[in-house]
Amino acid sequence: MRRVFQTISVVGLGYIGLPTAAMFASRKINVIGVDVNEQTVATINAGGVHIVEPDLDIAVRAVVESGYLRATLSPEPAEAFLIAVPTPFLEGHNPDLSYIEAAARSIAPVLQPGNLVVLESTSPVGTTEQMADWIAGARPDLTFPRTHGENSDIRVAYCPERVLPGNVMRELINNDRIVGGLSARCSEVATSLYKSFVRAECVITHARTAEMAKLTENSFRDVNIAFANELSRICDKLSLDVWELIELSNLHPRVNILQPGPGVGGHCIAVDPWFIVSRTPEEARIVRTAREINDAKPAWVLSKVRDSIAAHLTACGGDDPADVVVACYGLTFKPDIDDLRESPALSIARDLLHQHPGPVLLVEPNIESLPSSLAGGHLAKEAEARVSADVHVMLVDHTEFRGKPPPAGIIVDSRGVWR
Ligand code: SAJ
Repeated sequence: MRRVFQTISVVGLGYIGLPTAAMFASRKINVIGVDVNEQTVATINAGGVHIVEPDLDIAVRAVVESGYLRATLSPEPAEAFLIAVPTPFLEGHNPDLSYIEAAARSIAPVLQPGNLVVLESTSPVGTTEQMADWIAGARPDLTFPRTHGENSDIRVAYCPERVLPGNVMRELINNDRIVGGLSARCSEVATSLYKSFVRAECVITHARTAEMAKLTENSFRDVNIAFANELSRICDKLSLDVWELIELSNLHPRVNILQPGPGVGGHCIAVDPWFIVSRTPEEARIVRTAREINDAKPAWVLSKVRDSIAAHLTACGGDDPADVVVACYGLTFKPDIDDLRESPALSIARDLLHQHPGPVLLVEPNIESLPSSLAGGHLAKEAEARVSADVHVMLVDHTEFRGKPPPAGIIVDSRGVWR
């Protein structure tokens, strides 16, 4: 029988937690959102949002005004707790589980028999069991699936988020969910919860398989992008057009190569494969190599820019690089968003600013001011850059850059926009 939830809590109100909280609240479930950031809590309680995601602002305002979503700094009793906190990596690409541990310890004092705890954060295999152990250590009066199986007081499951930034509100509803309980009953109860808004399938498995499935999805994409990035370097050596090559190869019914670029950014695909490597370093050879290929791409693009600056000087008979104007088009980690986190385009622009003695124009239509790491750079309009730069570096294929002829001058096109 499907269990009905009246009050749930979402711990971590970031890119995943806040949309998820809003989605549950829109189904008239009372949601207590918990975050350690005072500013975030205040913004949400005022009906606002602190992240940019289409339609999220409208959803949050509606559920805060109707009283179904409320944010707080410390956990309160609820029937289910969803943990959606960051899992970055430390030195040596080892996963940092400290945010999960802190979240688990923070909810432990308010847990009651019958509660469900779901981990959503991308995590190495075994983390859900580890999280349950942290909670069990803090609440010896409660029983958990590891020791009490189907009779445990607390149900525990892993249910990874799989939504694409920029399309989160739609994908939350329409993507299939993997629900990995620490026991069959745990999976069943967690499925009841997600079914309150998920229209697609909730597919049940064990927590460890669910953890690995999430890592596998993002590693699959990383490996495929690494293949495309490797092809772009091979084609450069052989003077072939990689974009044409991929287009032609993809005409084969069983080939679907992704697109090369300046590297892989964001907080997921560039991070998650390391969680596989950290657990199985001997076995995860393609996964590791893909990461290394994608991580090496910004330095390769930068070397192409340096070659182009030298080529421009040779062509115009000059000898001072300070006279060469370079323009970078795009700074975000992928097209048509304003998110600069872990952006290869941003790191290329930053290195260029430090290394190139001449003017560097930075064109990024999705931001209003430059981040501190680009202090000294000039945020320029596309039209200005197109007429005044000598070397044009295409880094992010934003919609507004497409469909225009290449500008005059030397071109380094990491995205195939000016083919
Ligand atoms: N990229 C390329 N070439 C491509 C596709 C992407 O260079 O052909 C680059 C992008 O420019 C960007 C990076 O890869 O720098 C990642 O972008 P993305 O659009 O592939 O993925 P994310 O990080 O926005 O979201 C991914 C998604 N995972 C998969 O598609 C398997 C999303 O569904 C996950 O929920 C998300 O990671 C996550 O949170 O894990």
